[in-house]
Amino acid sequence: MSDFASTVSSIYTQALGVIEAVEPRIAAATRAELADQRGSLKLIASENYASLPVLMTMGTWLSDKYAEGTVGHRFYAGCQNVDTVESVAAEHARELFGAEYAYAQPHSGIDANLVAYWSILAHRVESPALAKLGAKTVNDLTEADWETLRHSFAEQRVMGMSLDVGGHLTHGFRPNISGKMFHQRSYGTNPTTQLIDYDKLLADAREFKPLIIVAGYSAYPRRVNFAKMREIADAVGATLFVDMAHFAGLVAGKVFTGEEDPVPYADVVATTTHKSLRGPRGGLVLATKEYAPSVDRGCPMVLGGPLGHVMAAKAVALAEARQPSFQTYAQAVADNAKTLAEGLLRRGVTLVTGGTDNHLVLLDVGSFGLTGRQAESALLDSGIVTNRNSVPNDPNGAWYTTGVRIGTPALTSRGFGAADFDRVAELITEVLRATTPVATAAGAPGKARYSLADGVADRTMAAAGELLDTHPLYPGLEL
Ligand code: DSN
Repeated sequence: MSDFASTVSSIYTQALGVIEAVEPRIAAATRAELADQRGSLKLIASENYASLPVLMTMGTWLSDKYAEGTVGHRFYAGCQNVDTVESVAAEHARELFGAEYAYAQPHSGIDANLVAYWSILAHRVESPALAKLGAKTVNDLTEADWETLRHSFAEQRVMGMSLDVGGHLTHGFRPNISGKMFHQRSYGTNPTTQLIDYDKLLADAREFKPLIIVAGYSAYPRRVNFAKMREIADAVGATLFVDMAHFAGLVAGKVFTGEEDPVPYADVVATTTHKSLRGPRGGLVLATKEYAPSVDRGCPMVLGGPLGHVMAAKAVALAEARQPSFQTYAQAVADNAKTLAEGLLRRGVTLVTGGTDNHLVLLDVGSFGLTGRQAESALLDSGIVTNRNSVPNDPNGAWYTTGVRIGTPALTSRGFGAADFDRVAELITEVLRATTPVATAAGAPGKARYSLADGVADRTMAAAGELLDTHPLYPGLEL
């Protein structure tokens, strides 16, 4: 065992011992989670394995400091170390993505998107209204002017990708606050190619006249042309907001360059830091100089105290992503996704858009006679962790669905290569072929009723175990 692995093993063993003395169930769940993550094929497209330095950075007393405000301008005394942490995270983010401004405070993806939306509203709606009324801040407004301004926030429009073709809830959908804040119209994909139809998007945008166009997705297996998105936004006077949460790692790793890199084209870009970017669970916002002052108001506009320990871990992860090895990793994520898609297609599986050119693949399991929920459950029984997902015009709705979304970021972090992913495609296909739906009694609560042929789950788990043993997670870490 290397010195590093032995030191880390000792640190975690002792730390879990200390936790165990206070609340044994938490120590047990933490150990069990490591075993689960080590022992299954993690194909959830939005998950990854953060490095041990990133994980360790989160477990410190930086968690204990309140630091509402911005770097050098806090509402609490004694924030000099959080200032350092936040500045270093922002510096790495600016350098890594070539952004004019970076804001490291958002606690999650939804927080990052809320900062993005409200900073755009502040810049496009609030600031001009204040200027017109000769007021410096909202506190200078009369009650009547404030009421008018409040109502004008609610009149704004947003256009984002439709949920059933891969958009995200935070892109203006009713169950999410973004749908309650804005009038929303979604754009879809071409029914034949299942690809974004930029001409139709432009025509719809001309008609709807949104304040904001959102580009980005959670389940669209293709690249986006951000130069075209910029042209469309400019044609209708919209702000271009890109949610790159899923593919930030591919941007950081220079797989998405030129017109596929959102940063040179968007006004505001938000991301999570824990998906393909492989950092701690959290969010990040990038912006042009024009939007920077309003993004900088994220706290107190929509955020509370920043999480110093998580911003520290973001800084460590972003420093890792600036290493040449991260570019190799990101390219492997995309290459592996192609191999996985080709392996599935060759075995007769239907894929939305017919393939992938990013990090994810969306299986349409309707041809197996299954719902997404049945397929997801059968795969889980066999040691393959995925998540069900809608396909375009999904006949089974958003709960049962007809799709299964899989992605390569996590297993690529473990070192899986082309041959491994082809074997993964084979295992997935075998499980799907061996699964049959079992009729659900009318009105039965949402159970995934299916039956898996005898021995398939055990055989698949054993085969998955062989692959996983070849590529250990946190090698040398023994608890
Ligand atoms: N939960 C994330 C995903 O799985 O894509 C997005 O919110």
